[in-house]
Amino acid sequence: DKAISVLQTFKLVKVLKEDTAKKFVAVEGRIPSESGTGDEDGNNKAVLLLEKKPFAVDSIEDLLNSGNTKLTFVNDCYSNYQLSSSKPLHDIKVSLINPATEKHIMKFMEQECFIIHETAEIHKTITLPVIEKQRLAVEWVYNILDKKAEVDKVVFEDPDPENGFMLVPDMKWNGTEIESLYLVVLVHKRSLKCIRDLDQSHLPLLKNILKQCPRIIFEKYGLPPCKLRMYCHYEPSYYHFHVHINNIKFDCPGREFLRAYSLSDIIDNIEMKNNYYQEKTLSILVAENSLLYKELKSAGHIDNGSHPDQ
Ligand code: M7G
Repeated sequence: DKAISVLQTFKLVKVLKEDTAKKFVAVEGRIPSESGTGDEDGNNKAVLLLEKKPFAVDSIEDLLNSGNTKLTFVNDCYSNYQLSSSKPLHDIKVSLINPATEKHIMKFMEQECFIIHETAEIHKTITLPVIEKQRLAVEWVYNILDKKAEVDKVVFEDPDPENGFMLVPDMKWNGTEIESLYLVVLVHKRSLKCIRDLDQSHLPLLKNILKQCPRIIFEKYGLPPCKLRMYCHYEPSYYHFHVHINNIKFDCPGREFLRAYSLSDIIDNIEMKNNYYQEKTLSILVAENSLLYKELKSAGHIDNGSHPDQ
């Protein structure tokens, strides 16, 4: 069908990022444009993410019986085999972004990162204008909120326009393995972009998410609230306020202390101080090839250890 044939037209351009331990690779390529909006050759830029899925443990015996095995090493009780199975060893999850913008390509490119202590002043004068110019589109979020996409995937909706949200499986998750459970909460309120916007007027919304989601997840997936990590990213990739929820067992990307801000901490901080997130200096990671890095550097905010001329 159409979904498969589009993958078959993918032409590789370059590898953006590779992680052999996670069995993950992100590549850039070209795909013929259907709407005629491509480059001079009629191609769109595209990003393809490939990730080997976990082993299906219940079919290990089938797997061992299904193909040729070659003994490649033996010593005492230790041996290695090369197994060429007629059955797929494990399926591969493929995500395609087509057409992909330069911003998508940058997001998945291996880049050197720098840490910046983003003061309220830096946020206002440098970060915000850059975000305005170059944030990733949030069409996919509006499609979910407007029930134009992922309609059959929605786990829960609280339709209240101020304090309501939709709970959906994150696209990184296949929706079945509880070990790697990963959902995302998208708020209905469209004016909220990220944690910098939050104050006490948003406490009912935040508490609503903190209270309802773990209960819903427990009912549907059997994973108790004490096993859930709930956090926001700062900076996020997509500036429509959302909360990540995943199984604490799952070593997922982006849960690092620098980017992940726990939802309950956020609530607590705002309760103590209304303007906490407008005033607080937040540490952010900035990628070398980004416009934000360029602007911060020219304003003298990148500390690379060298001393100014005396
Ligand atoms: P983020 O903190 O803005 O950026 O999170 P990150 O991608 O750098 O973590 C956005 C979250 O939304 C990520 O966990 C994505 O995997 C997820 N996501 C992105 N898209 C484009 C979609 C989508 O179309 N559908 C769903 N369900 N999740 C998405």
